[in-house]
Amino acid sequence: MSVTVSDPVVERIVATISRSATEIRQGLVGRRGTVDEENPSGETQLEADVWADELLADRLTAIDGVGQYASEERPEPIDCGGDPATESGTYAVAADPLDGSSNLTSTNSMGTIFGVYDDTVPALGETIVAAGYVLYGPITTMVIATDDTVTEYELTGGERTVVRRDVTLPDDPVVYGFGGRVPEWPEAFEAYASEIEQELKLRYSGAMIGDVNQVLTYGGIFGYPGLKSRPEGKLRLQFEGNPIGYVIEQAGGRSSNGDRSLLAVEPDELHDRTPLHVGNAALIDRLESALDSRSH
Ligand code: AFP
Repeated sequence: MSVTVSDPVVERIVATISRSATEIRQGLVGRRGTVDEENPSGETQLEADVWADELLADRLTAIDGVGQYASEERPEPIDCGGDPATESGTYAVAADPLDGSSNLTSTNSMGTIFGVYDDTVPALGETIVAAGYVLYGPITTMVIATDDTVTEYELTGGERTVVRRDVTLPDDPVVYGFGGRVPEWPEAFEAYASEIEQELKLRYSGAMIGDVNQVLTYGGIFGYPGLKSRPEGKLRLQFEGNPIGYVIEQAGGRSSNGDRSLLAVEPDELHDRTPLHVGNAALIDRLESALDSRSH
C-alpha cells in the first residue's frame, strides 16, 4: 500500500523521483561511458550522470511549488518559479542524481539522493522539510524522511509500496564503513577507527547510499572524514551531507562534520564539501569526543 507525504508539493516531488527511479535504472544500460566534461567538483562525468540529472531537472522543475533545482552535476541552480526563501510552500530541491556512479562500471550498488529545502540553496540543513534516497540494489528501494517519520518503500513500475514504517536505527550497532585511504586519515580519526574496527563488521561499497542503508538497517556508523590532503573531506554538503544527515537524525541517529550536526553547518558555496559521519548517536558522540580530545 502506498503512503503519501502530507505536504502536497513534497508529495509531488517524491512521487516524481520514485516514478523516475525505474526509468533511471533501466537507462543505465549503455550509459557507462564517460563524457568529456567534469562536474563542479572536478570529477569526470559519466553519460549516466548527465542523463539522470537532465531527466530529474526536466521533471522536478515542472512541478508547481518547486522554485529551484540544483544538483551535484551542474554549476548553478535552475530558478524555475517562486522564491523558496520568501514564498511558503515553495521549495528548492537539491539532488545527487547518481551517487556512487563510479560503481556503474563494475555494476555495483548506486543511489539517487534528494533534499527538499524551505529556502534558496545553498541553505542550512535545518531548513530541510523532507529528504531521502533511492537505492539501486538487487531491488530498487526508496527511503523518505519527513518531519513526522521515516518510511522505506519498494519501487516497482514507478509505484512505491511501503515495506517499513517509522524506521529507526537499531539500538545495537553492527556495521561500519569509512571512506578515504587510511594513510590519509588524521591521527585522531585513525585512533577512533581502530577502536570501531574491533567492535563492528566492515561494510563499504564505494557508494554512500548503499553503506548508509546498511547503517539504517542494522545500526552502526558510516563516515567519509576530513583527510590530511583534504581537511574538508570529499562529500558535498548540500547534495549528500544534509539530506543523509536529515534522514539519519529523523531515524533517531546523529550526523556530524566531526564537530556538530551536519544540519547546523553554515554553507558558503553550493558545492561545498564536508567531513561526513552518520550513525547511532553514541558512536557519533564518541567520534566527536575523540576528534575534540586530540585537537586540544
Ligand atoms: P562517485 O559518485 O564519484 O562514485 O563517488 C561516490 C561518493 O561520492 C560516495 O557515494 C562514496 O561514499 C564515496 O564517494 C566513495 O569515495 P572513494 O572512492 O574515495 O571511496
